[in-house]
Amino acid sequence: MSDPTLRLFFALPCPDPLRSVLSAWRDGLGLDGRPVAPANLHLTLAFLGSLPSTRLPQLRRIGAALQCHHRFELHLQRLEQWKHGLTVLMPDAPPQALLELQRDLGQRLVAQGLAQDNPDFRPHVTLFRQAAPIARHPQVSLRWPAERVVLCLSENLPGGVRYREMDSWPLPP
Ligand code: 2AM
Repeated sequence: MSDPTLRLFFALPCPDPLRSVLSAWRDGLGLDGRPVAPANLHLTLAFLGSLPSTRLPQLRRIGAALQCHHRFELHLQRLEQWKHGLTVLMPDAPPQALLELQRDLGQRLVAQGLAQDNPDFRPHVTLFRQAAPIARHPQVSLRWPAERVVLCLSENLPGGVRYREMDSWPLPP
């Protein structure tokens, strides 16, 4: 029997205290569209697509190696709408620590044939899919302490998509 494949990605999970603040702010926008479930809010560092489950130990070693990076803070200040009503929140200027973490992760993944290079990384937190256009861009200023990296499994369940943490690595202070 062949190995099952898993749809996986590395991410910064939304810190729990921010999860409710961010979803309440998002809901207050009153946009028509498909909101991302509060439990699913995250910032993707690397999307891996579908990989055989036999690759998990390799991915876990890479996750652990990222603990040479330190924790940092994101300042989310910009709401943008991309194709298909994808509505995202972004830092105005991504911190260097985030860019270095993403670059290091990407290089480790590419070196082991686990992902494609992604030179066009645009760090964002997806809030809605297929949302109606925003008439007026609201002011926003949210601080997101990035304290751990997670490896997530994307599962399609009858109630909708669910991102399940497979492993988590705290970043040192
Ligand atoms: P998005 O939120 O910007 O759409 C799990 O599916 C995560 O991986 C989501 O955050 C999603 O980003 C991202 N993702 C899904 N498909 C992707 C793809 N083909 N390329 C890059 N990122 C993808």
